[in-house]
Amino acid sequence: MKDVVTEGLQDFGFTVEDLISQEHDAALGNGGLGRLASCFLDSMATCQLPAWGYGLRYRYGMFKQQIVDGNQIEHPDYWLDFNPWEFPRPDVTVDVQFYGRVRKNREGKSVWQDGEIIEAVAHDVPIPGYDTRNTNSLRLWSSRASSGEFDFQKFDAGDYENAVADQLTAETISAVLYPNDDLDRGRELRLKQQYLWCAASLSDIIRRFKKSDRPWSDFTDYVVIQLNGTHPALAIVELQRILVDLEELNFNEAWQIVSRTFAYTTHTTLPEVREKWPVPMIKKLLPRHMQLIYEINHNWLERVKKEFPGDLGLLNRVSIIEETDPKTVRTLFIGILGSFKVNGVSELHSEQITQTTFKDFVKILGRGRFTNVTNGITPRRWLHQANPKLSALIASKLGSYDFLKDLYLLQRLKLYTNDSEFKKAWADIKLENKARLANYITDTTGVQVNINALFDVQVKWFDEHKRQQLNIFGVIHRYLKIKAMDPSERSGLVPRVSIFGGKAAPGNWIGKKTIHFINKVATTINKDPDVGDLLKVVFIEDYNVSKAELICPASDLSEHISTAGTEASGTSNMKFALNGGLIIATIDGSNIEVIEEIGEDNTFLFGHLAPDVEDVRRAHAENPGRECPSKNLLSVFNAVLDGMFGDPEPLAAVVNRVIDQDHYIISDDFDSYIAAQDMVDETYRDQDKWIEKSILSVAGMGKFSSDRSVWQYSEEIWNIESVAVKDPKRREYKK
Ligand code: GL2
Repeated sequence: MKDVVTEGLQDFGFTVEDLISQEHDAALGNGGLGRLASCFLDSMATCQLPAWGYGLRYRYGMFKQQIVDGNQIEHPDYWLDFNPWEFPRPDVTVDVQFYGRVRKNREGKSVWQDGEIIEAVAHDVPIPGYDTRNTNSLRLWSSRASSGEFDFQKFDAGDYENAVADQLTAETISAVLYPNDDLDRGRELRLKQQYLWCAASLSDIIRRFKKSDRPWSDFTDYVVIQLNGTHPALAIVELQRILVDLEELNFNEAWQIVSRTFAYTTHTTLPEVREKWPVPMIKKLLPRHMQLIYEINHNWLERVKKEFPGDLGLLNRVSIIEETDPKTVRTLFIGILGSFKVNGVSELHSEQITQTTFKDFVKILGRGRFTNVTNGITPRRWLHQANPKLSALIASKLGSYDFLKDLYLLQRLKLYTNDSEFKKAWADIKLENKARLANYITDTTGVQVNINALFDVQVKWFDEHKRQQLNIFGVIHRYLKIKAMDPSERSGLVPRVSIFGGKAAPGNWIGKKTIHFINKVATTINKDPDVGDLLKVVFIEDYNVSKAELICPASDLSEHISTAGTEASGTSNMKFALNGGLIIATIDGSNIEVIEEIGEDNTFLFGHLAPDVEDVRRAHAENPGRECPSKNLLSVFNAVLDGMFGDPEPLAAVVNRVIDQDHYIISDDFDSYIAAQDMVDETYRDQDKWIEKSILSVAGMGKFSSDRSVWQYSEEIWNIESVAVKDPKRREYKK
């Protein structure tokens, strides 16, 4: 409808961009995990797969980031003041119980009672597919007191404050998104959020199933629930509770259904089990669930004992309950045991987890339980919407926009790498997109950038393993190199704009220090007239999806430089490559598959391989006072500590982290990184070659459509087929 809307708005004297810029990002997640879910929703609707998404309707989503004197400041983001896309469904509510106690009734059945009831209210966000009538729903739950708006009796009696107290406490549950995907374990409010979400969603799913009047034995033919990470793992226990306590199935019969309903995706490489809940907390908040967890664990351990008699170590390692003080529940294990399939998100990741975190489970449950589905991105948003001109140019060559539904069609672009007119048009679009970003940079930061410089981008969440430090140390190395050169020798240099963006979780101390470090280095370099346009450093504040849509089409080069073996997948590599940006990358996560598809010659690779990283770390441990292995990096450190970028004291933490521990092997990868960056410069000098590689990057992106990912889930895990919504006009005609 965009053309119609554009025209209509023009009549009123507005541009469609003005209107679009009024819309807030939903920001209901905080990194690649949530964004992946959004791409999947788009793909499931487009591929006509009958699916629902379930989540929480946080009043405050991801925080807004402001940079003040180089430091990140967090502000709440009240995005719901303008959200025309949601449909409140006051008719769809679920009572969710917390606290209380469990007693046995006369028949010996467990009854959970005397708890506090919170009401979950549905809000539906329609997810229209592309070029289909199918529209799916994302159903988001918000919480409120089940007693209604507020307590009128208290209000009448003049007790104004307490009249709304219940309401406020209840609303707190869906008030704010924890700005971390895996660290806030142990917080009661987080557990409440997870349970409210799971209980409300399951109740909804079951209500829908029950309408069909089918027996429970048919449930798994009609329903599959994909758990997106460990956060919703409680849904497994909740379904068991519903089947045993409310539907009165026996325990084993219920467990048969439960463990054939769920499938589980893990999104992390971290070997330690991430989410753990203290037993006393679950006991207090969800007493019946705690009993069921013990029972599930008991049956599981009996099985392990029988199959591996005498292996106490194994029993300890695979127990859902960890014998710490206090005891904790390993939610990850509930996820594995309650699911019929468990998958990782890139080939390397899926392989790695079977050898580390899940090793014991592979031994007991068999390798067949574990599989891989490599992530993807939706080309509708990340190409067609973000880069309409490139999309149109591709369509003009391929004859239609069909590639937006079948991304493998992009392969045909390989035929045009020698078509000079096409290449010129391709380069012009990149330059236009760079000019658009350059304007934004000037408007928001005051820094003027040369659009003919190489735009080198790293935008992503600040997490130590993603190694923004490596990038900024590389920038300093470049700066020192330029400064050491006589101005007459500098004419052959490739000018660069190094662009950073991303948020750090408020509790991520080193992430925040790194943001500060980058901003301080930027200030010094940007005001150095001696360097001028040869190097600029920009930090784009408050990186989010809308900004990604502006940035991705404008990159010449983007950085995906995590320590090998630490990034489960990563998806921004796909977003940049699909927009004709080249990538500099380590052999990690989905980089490996992206490189396979684009070809090694068209990417810039460096760094240690995953199997070697442990050896490097061991060598560090054995040699604690070792010299920094890179002279280049030492010069960078000296420049920082000598005060080249202002007071070294607040910058020292980022440097010392590498000198003291270097868990992410920055010093060991630095020279190899610099060499790859030199290759980048050399290649960029030959613009014709560069454009060819840019076209080949796009041509190789077929595999990374999230349509491919959801088809793979459908065929290999969910066992579902596409169902097209009928055209109502045709039905009328038939009548
Ligand atoms: C992540 C992984 O870190 C990232 O590599 C992956 O691409 C996404 C989606 O699978 O999931 N896991 C996680 O907790 N966050 C991610 O981005 N936040």
